[in-house]
Amino acid sequence: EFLDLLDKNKKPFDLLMSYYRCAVMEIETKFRVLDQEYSLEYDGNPIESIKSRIKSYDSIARKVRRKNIPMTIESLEENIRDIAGVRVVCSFPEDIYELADSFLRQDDITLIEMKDYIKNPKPSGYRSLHLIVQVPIFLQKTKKYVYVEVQLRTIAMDFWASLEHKLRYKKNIPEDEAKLIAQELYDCSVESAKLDERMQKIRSMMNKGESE
Ligand code: 0O2
Repeated sequence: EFLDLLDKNKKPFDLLMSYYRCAVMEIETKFRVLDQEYSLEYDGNPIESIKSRIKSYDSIARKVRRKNIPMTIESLEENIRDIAGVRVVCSFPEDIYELADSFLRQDDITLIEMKDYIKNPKPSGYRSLHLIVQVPIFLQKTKKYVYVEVQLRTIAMDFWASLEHKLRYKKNIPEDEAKLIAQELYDCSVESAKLDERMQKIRSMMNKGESE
């Protein structure tokens, strides 16, 4: 079905994907600029890395099926809000909230939804701050507002999520073993949250010491 849609609409689909690529560039630049500015105030840059992705064709197709969304370009554009994804990885949880605040204060950014899985982790143990935003992109003749999902996490959260993500795609693990791994992952998530907090405390003690 989805292939049918693409056959008929290859051009509009490609065009839509190119808008997402532009939106990702805009958002990445905004975070790089903030990183530059913050690095003058603090010791070092708050952002460890930025990874962006455009959702793969297969993954979009799966989501369309799962959510029972009409097979049109317009409906993709309106209903799938994480086709463009920007992941910002920081060392410390505090920096995540500072960066998110500064980013959301920018007047061309519209916050659509914020999901704070750091304060309220998912049952799996997943932690990250998710922002669904709209950003304008300026084209030759028009201005278009595009949805982007920004995920902000610490290095520890990112490490955990990438390991847990692997488990999701492993289909041949016996059920009881998978349960054990899931439990172990959950425990690790709790431990890594504690580590994030402790590392942050160390940093504030060091910063305090410096300013005295
Ligand atoms: P991928 O491969 O990263 O693109 P939605 O289904 O998006 O309408 P939902 O499910 O509430 O609504 O969205 P959520 O959970 O806020 O965000 C989904 C994305 O967050 C996922 O994207 C993952 O990147 C990440 N994520 C959420 N929960 C987990 C988790 O338990 N473990 C890991 N490793 N990542 C998680 P996709 O599209 O699922 O996958």
